[in-house]
Amino acid sequence: MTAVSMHAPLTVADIEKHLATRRFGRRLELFEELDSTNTTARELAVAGADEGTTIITESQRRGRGRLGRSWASPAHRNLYLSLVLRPSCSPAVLPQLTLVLGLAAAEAVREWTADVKIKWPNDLLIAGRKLAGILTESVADDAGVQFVIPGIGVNLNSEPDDFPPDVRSLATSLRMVTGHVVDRPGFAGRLLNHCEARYDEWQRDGFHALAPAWETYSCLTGRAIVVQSQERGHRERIAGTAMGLADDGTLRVRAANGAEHHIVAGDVSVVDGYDRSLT
Ligand code: BT5
Repeated sequence: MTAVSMHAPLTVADIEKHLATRRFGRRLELFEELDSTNTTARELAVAGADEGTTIITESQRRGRGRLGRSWASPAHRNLYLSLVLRPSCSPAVLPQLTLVLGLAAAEAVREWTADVKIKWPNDLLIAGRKLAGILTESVADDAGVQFVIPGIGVNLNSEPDDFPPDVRSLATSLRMVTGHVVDRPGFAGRLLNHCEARYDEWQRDGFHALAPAWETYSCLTGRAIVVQSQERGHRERIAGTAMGLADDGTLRVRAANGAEHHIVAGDVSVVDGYDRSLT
């Protein structure tokens, strides 16, 4: 096996070698540093970039998560990627796209380690620590969805000291888990392959076709959880048992009084023993 250098810069040619896609990554723009790949992808989308246009950067000054949180983006270690997508769907089903790409990302990680889990809606975990996150931003108007920018951050070669202290105790990387340096162009190419395949399936067959595959990665089903739901601009706290996904990608939660809630968007915490138990 050839040794893979952790610090070798990404190149477009190295990533393209691994691509088996028709659209995703076929226009690929690579940067040394950006504020956020989502911001740059959005600018390209506004300027008319085709579906599948991909932005990757070596580091982010203002990598972001949901609800104004930040995404730690140390240089030359990991993958920070955003896509321009133009799905034909109603804005109401867009939360499904985070799940579709989460499944694709889990399938890519599976090529390196079998232990990966998905924590609804947008986290990939290994042994209860966060390996990757997805941030899906969109622009829609009366005419429907104009474009969607999903951003995917995956910790590939980071070591604990790369993360700020508050993230260090929560995060992991593929290298920390497997003990091997990950070939970043290979991971990027395979991630794009899985993303295009699952995205096309979603557009063709709908989310219900992917739900069983997604469920095999879920670490919440059957657990006591508390959800801070974020629907229609207001936050609501719901406690109950996670019952798995509905066919539309909403999370089914059964409350103590027997009522079943379907959560479209929100943050989940696990009641017994927190995320470290999610293996
Ligand atoms: C997310 O938000 O998990 C979405 C992260 C998306 C990042 C990608 S990178 C490429 C693209 N460009 C961007 O600017 N963003 C996307 P959320 O569920 O809100 O989780 C954020 C929380 O994860 C933070 O508050 C930290 O606790 C934790 N965190 C931050 N950086 C992390 C890291 N590198 N690894 C693991 N956990 C991290």
